[in-house]
Parts: sequence; structure tokens; C-alpha cells
Amino acid sequence: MNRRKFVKIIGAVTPALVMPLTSFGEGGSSNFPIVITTWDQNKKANQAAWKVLKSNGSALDAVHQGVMVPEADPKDQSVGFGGLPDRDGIVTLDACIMDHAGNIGAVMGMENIIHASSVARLVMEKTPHVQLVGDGALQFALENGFKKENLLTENSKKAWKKWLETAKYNPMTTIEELEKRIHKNHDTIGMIAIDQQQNLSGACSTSGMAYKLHGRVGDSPIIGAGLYVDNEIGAASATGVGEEVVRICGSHTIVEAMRYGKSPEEACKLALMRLVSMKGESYAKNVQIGFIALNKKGEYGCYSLLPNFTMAIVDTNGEKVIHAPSLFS
Ligand code: SD4
Repeated sequence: MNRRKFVKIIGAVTPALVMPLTSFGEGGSSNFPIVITTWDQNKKANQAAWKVLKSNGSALDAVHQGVMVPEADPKDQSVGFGGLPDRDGIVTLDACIMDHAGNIGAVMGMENIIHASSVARLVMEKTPHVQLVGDGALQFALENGFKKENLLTENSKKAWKKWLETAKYNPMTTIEELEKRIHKNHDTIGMIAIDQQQNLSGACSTSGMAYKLHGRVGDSPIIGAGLYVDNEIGAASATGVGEEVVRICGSHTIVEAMRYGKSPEEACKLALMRLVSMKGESYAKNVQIGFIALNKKGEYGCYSLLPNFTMAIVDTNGEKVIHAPSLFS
């Protein structure tokens, strides 16, 4: 491309890029801080994050403290300790974290460490890298003082043994089964907060899809898919079938839609529509994805492909749960 042509293109896109930024002004700052999370079951996590936010802590510390709650909860079978294993009976964790300054860290397919989000944060803060996988992530965690633990609880082992009787992996099955499974067993935590300084951060943590192939990584630890933060615009996070979220760069797509003036809810819907137009309605109807988003003004929204997805919020008005609108019923 010659220089003149390049300058012409830049000239054409610049006003569009700048325009929405100016409309995300200082308005509504008295409503800060705010924390939002995927799933109403993550209310406890929100409360932990809120504790940090209300004492003027950073959004980064808030989301980190927040996601550590389900990570440590053995009853939560989709995050951290007690997470459902892969098809070989091994629990592998995925997590990522992103702050207001564009700093990022992630671990993927990590075994034996409860707080994957803490290791992701260390990757962000202590290494020149942004992602560590498998054995390397574990080695890094152990070198930094994390303790090796058995993450497979008796309950999750029992569930895996039961699954082995048929050993069918099919995350895209009937809507009823999907809803049951996703709602009960798959409540990956995606959390976004905006602090009193009006800075945004996010974190996402999961044990991934139950009975996945060993080594499979979903959307949750992938910046741009399971989580994205742009401190000038807003942030988004995802839950559901990770392969489909990765396909559309879900969270980044949402943040870009907000950049161009969409509300958080509209932006979440637009990203889901992208999957529908790419793969067709009959395909998308058999997949669940839930998105949450929060913009710089403190507006939030959510949307899912199928019903029953929820978002939990805490702000200066107290706690709230929103039942997400869905593309399909
Ligand atoms: C994954 N997105 O690994 C995660 C799973 C999930 O609700 O969110 N389940 O694909």
C-alpha cells in the first residue's frame, strides 16, 4: 500500500475511532464503584470484590479477590478446587486477568494449583510474557511459592466415573441438557469491576468444559475471547462453550461494539449475532454463550444465546441479579 493511500484510510477511520471516546465522559462517576459477574451463583465473589472496591481498592485487586472465592470453593465444580476433570480424570485450570493499563496475564491447562487467577496475575506482574501453559505454568507457580494440591474432590471424581460409563463428550446437545449442564455445572467466573478512580479491570477463571480432551483450552484464559478490558471504553467477559466464544473473539468484539456507540447489552447481542451469521441459526441454537459487559460510564448489560443466563451486580445501590435476554427461547 502506498503512503498516500494509507494516510487516506487512516483519515477515514480516525473520526469514527475518536468520536465515541468523547461521548464516554465523566458522567455518572458518583455511581462508582461497580462490580459485575457471570452467574447469580457468584454473588459471594461479588461481595469479596465489593469489599475491596468500597474501601477504595483497585478494580484489579477487586476482581482478583472476587474470582478467588469460587476457585477455593470445592462445591463449585467449574472453577478451581473441585472443578470437573478432563476425560482422563485430570483437573486443568484456565485463568486470565487484565488491568486498566492493558497489562495481561494468563495460565492455561495448569494442574494442581487452586488459585489460577493468582498465577495469571503473577505472569502479568513478574514476567516478560503474557501466557504460560501446562507444566510451565505449574513450574512457575511452584517457584513462586504456590502449594501443589490435589484439585480432584471425591464428588468430582464420582461424577467423572459416572461419565466414564458412556464417555460421550458433546457440549452441543439438546437445549434442555445444555441448560441443565451449563447452569448447574458450568459457571465459569468472568468478573469486571470499575473502581472509584474509574479504572476498569477484569478476571476470568475456570476448569473448562468437563471431560474435555486433555490439553484442551477454551476461551476463558484467552484475552479478547473470555475477557477484554479497554480502560477508555469498557470491558466484557464470557461464559459458555469456549470454542464458540473464541471463534468470534467474543469479549473484544463486544468492547469494539461499545467503542462504536453500542450499549453494553446491544454490544453483547451483536457479538452473539456474529456467531449466528457465521455458523447459522440451527448451529447457534444448540450452543450456550453468556456475555457480560460494563462501560466506562458505569452502564452494564448482558445477553445470551439460550435462556437462563444471569449476571450478578453490586454497586452503590446494593446487590442485583439480571436475567439475561437471549437470542433464542
Ligand atoms: C470453557 N467457557 O472452557 C468455558 C466453560 C464455561 O460455563 O464457561 N462454562 O469453554
